[in-house]
Amino acid sequence: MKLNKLIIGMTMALGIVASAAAQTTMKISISTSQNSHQGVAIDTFAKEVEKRTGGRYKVQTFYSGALGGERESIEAVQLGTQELAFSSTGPVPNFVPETKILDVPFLFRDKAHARAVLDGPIGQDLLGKFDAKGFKALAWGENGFRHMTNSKRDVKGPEDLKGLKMRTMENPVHIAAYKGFGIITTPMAFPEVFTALQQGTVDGQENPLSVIIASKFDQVQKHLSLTGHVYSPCIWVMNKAVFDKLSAADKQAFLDAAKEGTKANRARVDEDDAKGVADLRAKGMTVIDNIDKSKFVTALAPVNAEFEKQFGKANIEKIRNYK
Ligand code: EAX
Repeated sequence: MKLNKLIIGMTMALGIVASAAAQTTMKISISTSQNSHQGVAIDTFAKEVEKRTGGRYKVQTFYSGALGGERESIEAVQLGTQELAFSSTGPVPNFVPETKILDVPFLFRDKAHARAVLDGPIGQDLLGKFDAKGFKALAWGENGFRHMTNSKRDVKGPEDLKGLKMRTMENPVHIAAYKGFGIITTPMAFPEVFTALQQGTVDGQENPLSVIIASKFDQVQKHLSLTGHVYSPCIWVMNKAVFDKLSAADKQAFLDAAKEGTKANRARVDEDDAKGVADLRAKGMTVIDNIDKSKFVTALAPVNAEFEKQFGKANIEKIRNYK
């Protein structure tokens, strides 16, 4: 009897040791809060990874730039000090220049167009460009169409942007385009933006409704214009060496978990877009929602000519005309 118990006890102890040893924990981070389109993405991903690997892999989730801004987190993934990140493509061209083309203003008609391009051959081909830079890009996700906010005035047309000092992402395409509008551009990492707006270091910023809401920018910005001037993708990046060490089945589990994360992420962006304006108006923002986008497009003509030279007119057209 005693011996039996001892054997059972020892077997259980060994079992615990074995399962503890087999569990690997990885880190993933985002720059927005947990209650956001990015939070729901990584929460879903973590749950799916655990489920699909029978609990052998656990993903620890970090929100609100707790591990640093997006550039820092992508750098950490490249170095391997952090296994995963879900980030906007803002700082990505500094690592994978081929992705720059996605940041061209007024490239995508709507979210359905952007999602189709990213999930189709053009987007999948771009994911492959990350391999040579030490990343495995698991899938595209979404930040959404970016809109302008500021503390100075209602922006109704491009002429109203002249002289506004705006925080931009650390993204060369955005910076060139916004300069084309006459904006005084101040590139800055996302975790610094709220304070910069609050202290008046900059007059404004631009981000999708999902980010504006999650980051409570309504507390420090009065004017919102639905410019939708550029689509902002997100991307799941993983350290390539870590990914390569996974078994074939586990690789598939991570890829599928990212797809599930993106589904939840896009659904939340849709939800935020549907109710965001009413929400922000209720919080006191003035929202200009009847923007004539063609005026903004015209104002950008010289910059666009530059982009066509840089990225190839045919490549831009291929994305624009993708059905
Ligand atoms: O990904 O830096 C930005 O403005 C991004 O849109 C934000 O970090 C969410």
